[in-house]
Amino acid sequence: MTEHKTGYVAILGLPNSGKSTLLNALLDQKLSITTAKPQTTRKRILGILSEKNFQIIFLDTPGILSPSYLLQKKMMEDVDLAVKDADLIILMIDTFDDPRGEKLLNQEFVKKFILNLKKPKLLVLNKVDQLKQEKVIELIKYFESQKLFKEVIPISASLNFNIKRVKDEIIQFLPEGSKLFPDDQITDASERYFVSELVREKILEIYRDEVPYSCEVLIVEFKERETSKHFISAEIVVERDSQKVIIIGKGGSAIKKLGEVARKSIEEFLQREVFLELRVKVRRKWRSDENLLKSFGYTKKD
Ligand SMILES: Nc1nc2c(ncn2[C@@H]2O[C@H](COP(=O)(O)OP(=O)(O)OP(=O)(O)O)[C@@H](O)[C@H]2O)c(=O)[nH]1
Ligand SMILES: [Mg+2]
Repeated sequence: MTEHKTGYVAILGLPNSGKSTLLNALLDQKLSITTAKPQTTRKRILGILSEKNFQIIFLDTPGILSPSYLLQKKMMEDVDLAVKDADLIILMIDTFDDPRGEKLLNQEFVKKFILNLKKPKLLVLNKVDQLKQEKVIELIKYFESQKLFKEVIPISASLNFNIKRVKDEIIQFLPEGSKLFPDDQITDASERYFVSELVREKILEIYRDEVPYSCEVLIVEFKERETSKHFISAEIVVERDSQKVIIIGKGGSAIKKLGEVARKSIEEFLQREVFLELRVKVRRKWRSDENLLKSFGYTKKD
């Protein structure tokens, strides 16, 4: 009889290193939103990969940073919880931005907490498509000589390079155990949540500077209809009136464009046509407001 393995795997790294891209590559499905801007992921995203002899429960996390407002503090609480839940840790380095991992490995939380954990740790060197092969070999040798990690794996999450090796290495270190989720379950969050995330992804792509960081997206209505398009109404919460003006744009042009691209991406995700309504609401300083953050789902139950 072959053994069955099950475990939680936290994917950790600095903002923009490619953690969510790796989660999607491992699941072979777009679950977590990814953009060229840092701080895209704000809550931990759970993604389940089930095969006959194993079940890997991935925890994609917000990029590690030193928080300067309450929302960022909540984001780091999610990182903390993921680390605590994890049986195995994947630390990801963006080899283009931080080839020797100095930024990541010298980050307080990483240096003092993560590196000292007894849990097995894999180091994933991401974005090697941007590097010459000799440089990649040099980096692997450099990190292997540090002996901090069970394995050092060069990958390109966006080009799907070496993703299978990541999976195979994870399985090696996974504890024995039976499945915790049904085989056909891919996540623990609702469709509504992923729809709100897709709107936020498009906000990050379209708007600049502080604007996308001041936005939260809430689904206020999600009507499933058998005979016509689903009706989805989303509220974009901003911190200031001036941001509301920017989101809407001249004569409503910006929000119209946002609605179009977000709708397309939601339709792709849900595999059906939808009608998407967007409204903008000002909630002053929501990013520093404990109660509002709580109502937006930023406080953990446990
Ligand atoms: N060239 C290259 N770009 C990549 C690779 N993997 C991810 N990216 C890009 O890096 C950017 C950030 O990717 P994300 O997956 O959103 O990064 P993240 O670590 O989840 O970021 P946060 O959620 O902000 O912490 C996106 O523009 C990706 O397309 C890679 O292997 N090569
Ligand atoms: Mg992310």
